[in-house]
Amino acid sequence: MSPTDSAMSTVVKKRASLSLDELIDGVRRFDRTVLGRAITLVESTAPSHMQMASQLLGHFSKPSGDSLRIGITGVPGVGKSTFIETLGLYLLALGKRVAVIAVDPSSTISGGSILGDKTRMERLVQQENCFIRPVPSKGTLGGVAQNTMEAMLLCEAAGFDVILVETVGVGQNEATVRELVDFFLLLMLPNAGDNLQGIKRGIMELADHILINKADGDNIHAAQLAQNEYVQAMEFMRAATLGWKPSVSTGSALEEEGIADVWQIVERFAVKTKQSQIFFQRRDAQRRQWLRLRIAGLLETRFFANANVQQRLHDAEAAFLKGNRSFNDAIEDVLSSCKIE
Ligand SMILES: Nc1nc2c(ncn2[C@@H]2O[C@H](COP(=O)(O)OP(=O)(O)O)[C@@H](O)[C@H]2O)c(=O)[nH]1
Ligand SMILES: [Mg+2]
Repeated sequence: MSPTDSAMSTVVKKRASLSLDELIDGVRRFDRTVLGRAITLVESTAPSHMQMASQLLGHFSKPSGDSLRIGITGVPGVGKSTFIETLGLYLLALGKRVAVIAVDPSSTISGGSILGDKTRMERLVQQENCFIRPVPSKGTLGGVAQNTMEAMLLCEAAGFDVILVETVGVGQNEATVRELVDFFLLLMLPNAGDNLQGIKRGIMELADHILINKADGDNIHAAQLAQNEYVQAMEFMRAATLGWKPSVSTGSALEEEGIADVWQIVERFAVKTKQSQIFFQRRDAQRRQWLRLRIAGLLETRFFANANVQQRLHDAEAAFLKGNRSFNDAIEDVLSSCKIE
C-alpha cells in the first residue's frame, strides 16, 4: 500500500466508522451529531456509500410521527433566516422540536453576495431541541429535491415536530421545494408597488400564505398598503392547495411581531387539509416522488460506475472528438451498453 493509499483508507475509515446500527440508534436517540453524519451519508454519491445509505433510509422509510413540513421562500434579504430564527424560538418555547433545512444558495449566487445563513440564526443554533442543516443547492434540481427530502425524513425519524425549509426565491428552487412540503410561506417586502411588478406571479401561486415582513418602524404603513394590494392580487390567482384560500398578513421577524399569527394559520391549515385528506394525498405524492428520485440517482451512479459503460464512454468520447462518430451515435453507443431501450 502506498502512503497515499493508506492516507485515503484512514479518511474513508474515519467517515465510515459508524455502523448502520450505530447510525440508526443515534438518529433514534435524537443524537444530533449522528443525525448530521446520517444526512452526510445519504447525500454521498460515492458508490461505496450508497448501499448503506439505502439501508439506512429503508429503515426509516415508513412515515413517522406527526411532523409538519414548512417551506419558506422570498427574495434574498427579505428576512427568511431572521423569520426562521424567530419562529423557531417561538416553537421551541411551545415545546416543539425544530429542524431547519436551508437550501444553501452560496453556489448558485455568484460573488457570494448572500451572507451565510448560519450567522443569522445564532440564537437558534444554541438550542438543544433544534437542528440546522444546509443542503447544497448545486447539482440537478432532482438532486437538491432528493437531498432535501432525505434530510427531512431523517429529521422526522429523529423526532423533530416541525421542519422548516428555507429556499431562496430565485430560479426553480421554490417550485421544487413546494412539492416537498405541506405548507408554503412566501415572505415579501413592504414596498408593494414596485414589488408586485417585479415578483413572478408563479411564485405567488405556490404560496399558502404571504407574510409581508419588516412591518416595523417607518415601514408599518407601507406594509398595510402592500397587504391590501396582495389581497387583491391573490383574488385572481389559483390556490396552491385545493380548498385553502391563501391570506396575507404583516409582521416583523426582527421585532417578533405577527409570528404567532402565522403559526395559527399553519395549524389551521394542517387541521383543514388533514380533514379533507389533501394533506395525506400530498404526502403520498411526495413519497412516490422520493422513490423515483432515488431510483434516478442510483441508476446514474450505477451506470457510470459500470466497467463496461466506462470503456464504452471512453471509446465514444474519443470517436466523437475525432469526428468518427456523430453526437447522437456517440450517445447511443454509450446508452446501448445497458439493456434499457
Ligand atoms: N427592519 C427589519 N429588518 C429585518 C427583518 N427581518 C430581517 N431583517 C433584516 O434584513 C436583513 C436580511 O435578513 P435575512 O434574514 O438574512 O434575509 P434572507 O436573505 O431572506 O434570509 C438582515 O439585515 C436582517 O436583520 C424585519 O422584520 N425588520
Ligand atoms: Mg437566509
